[in-house]
Amino acid sequence: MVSSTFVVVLIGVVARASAQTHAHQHHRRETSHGEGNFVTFPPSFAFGVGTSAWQIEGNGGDRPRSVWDAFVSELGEEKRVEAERGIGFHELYATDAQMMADAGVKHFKMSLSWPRLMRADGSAIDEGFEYYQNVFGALRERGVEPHVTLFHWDTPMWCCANETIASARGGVCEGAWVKDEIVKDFERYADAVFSRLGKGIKYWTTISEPKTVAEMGYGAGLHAPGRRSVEEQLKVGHNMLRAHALAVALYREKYSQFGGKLSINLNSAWVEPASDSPEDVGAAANAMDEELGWFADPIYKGDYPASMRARLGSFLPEFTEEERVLVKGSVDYFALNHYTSYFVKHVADTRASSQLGLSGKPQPWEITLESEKSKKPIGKEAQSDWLHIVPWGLEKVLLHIKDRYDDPAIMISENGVDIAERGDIAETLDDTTRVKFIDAYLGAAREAMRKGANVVGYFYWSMFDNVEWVDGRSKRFGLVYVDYDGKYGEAMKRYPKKSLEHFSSYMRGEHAEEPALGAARVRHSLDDSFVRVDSKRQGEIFALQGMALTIACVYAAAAAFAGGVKIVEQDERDERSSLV
Ligand code: GBH
Repeated sequence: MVSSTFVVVLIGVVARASAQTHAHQHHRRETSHGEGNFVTFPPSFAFGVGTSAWQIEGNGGDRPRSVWDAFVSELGEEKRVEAERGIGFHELYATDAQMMADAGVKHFKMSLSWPRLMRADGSAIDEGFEYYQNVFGALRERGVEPHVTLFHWDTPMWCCANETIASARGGVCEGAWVKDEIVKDFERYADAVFSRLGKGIKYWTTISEPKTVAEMGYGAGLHAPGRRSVEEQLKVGHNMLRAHALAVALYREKYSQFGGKLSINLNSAWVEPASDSPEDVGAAANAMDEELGWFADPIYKGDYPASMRARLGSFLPEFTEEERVLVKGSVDYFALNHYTSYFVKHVADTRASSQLGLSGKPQPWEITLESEKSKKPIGKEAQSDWLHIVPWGLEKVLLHIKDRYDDPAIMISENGVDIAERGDIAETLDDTTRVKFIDAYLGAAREAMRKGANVVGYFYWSMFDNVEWVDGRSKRFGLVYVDYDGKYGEAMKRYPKKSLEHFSSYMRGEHAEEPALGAARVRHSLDDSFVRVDSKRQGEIFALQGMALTIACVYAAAAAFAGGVKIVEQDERDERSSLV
């Protein structure tokens, strides 16, 4: 017997689906003209925007220093001041939250400043915690869900062995992520954050881009803390994995009642073989092992890729058995930061290779930006020379993750493009390239989904122009322009770019597809997206739903005939209001 509640619910679904069709036609009419070429997504797909603490907050509230403050101070007074001011988010968070809410933001990726929150002796800084309570409050009361990252590069200076600025070669901080102690310090920090701020936060990431910190901060010395050591680079990567794993284990043990999902942000370009030759294909696979496998393999498989072990030998640290168990499975979803792609070609004689590998020795492949076949560049260069616009690379990296890491739920946690400031404000705000970039990359994500990748959401980087690390204010990734010096009026004033309006229509759910009535599980919200339904079960549910639907229709017709029962008692909200 089918209960009558069930029937009413089903009728509600039918009614809502048809209401949605109307809403759709309406939106299509509204948005079909103009620059955009919108991509449609399942209703549960989450759209959001990202930022990080050091890049936006500034040091308001007398924030203690991080390695990034020390590092950019070394680069000169201008950089020091840029960092000190950020985009003034520490003061302006409430109006920024309002601006986001007005733009339809429902998911906001932000990071916490570790130096604001913890002292060297392990005690918590109350003002820091109050500040983030206020930020979360301002967001939540406007319907914006914070997705919180514990660490986005701003290591407290107190983690360093030396408090003084070391030589250029030694960078600004010795120790820190190289030392085992930091793993415990990080766990203590995570504990304080989970206990004081954990209630109500649904999505966490522990560390943003361990690879960038290890390579750029400790290998190449181009990011804070400016170390140049191949041993340190691999050790830092190792310690970040251990710190991440401990924080996740702690949450699962002590804070699981808060029901949050945790991950780590892994950045990966797509590495395409420069030709079809088996050598180039092999070289690209090895390069991809380092690009993503370095961090994703320990997490999903329990150890570094075999190709890295073979090449790096004793440079690559070993996990103890206990660590292996802790690291493996230490995420609830895959958080991918993706911006660009490049080609890789095999180099037969490594002595001829101009590029150094992770071991500091010339490596058996070379990165190129031109295909061997077509001699064409991989994609148009953005403002940053490392960023080439290659939408198909996103599709490939998503399918690679699906295949290699057992089909996880994937959140695209960062993707974006920078465009230089132009002549006047009107020109700068007219960022058609970004509009096209967003549609193209979303199109690629959608294509990967059609091919089976379980992509659950997409965060554009960044909501605002912000302090782009060593590049300071010069590189602009924002959907919103920040007038740092008040060229056009007030200093720090925000001006929406064309891309904000464009991306808003995704965030507002205007390009959500109608859920298929036969689908085993209509995913209404991001939370639903993490539930797996196997295909056999899907078939059974499909059959059941079809049957129930027939019964429901007969019941409805009879009821209507019998004198007008109000059919839609169910929650009449537009389905999409709970989706994004
Ligand atoms: C993101 O990383 C960061 O998470 C974010 O904070 C930042 O604002 C955003 O990029 C834009 O840059 O100097 O030529 O050697 C993306 C991954 C890895 C891309 C390091 C740039 C350095 C290139 N990044 N990479 S280069």
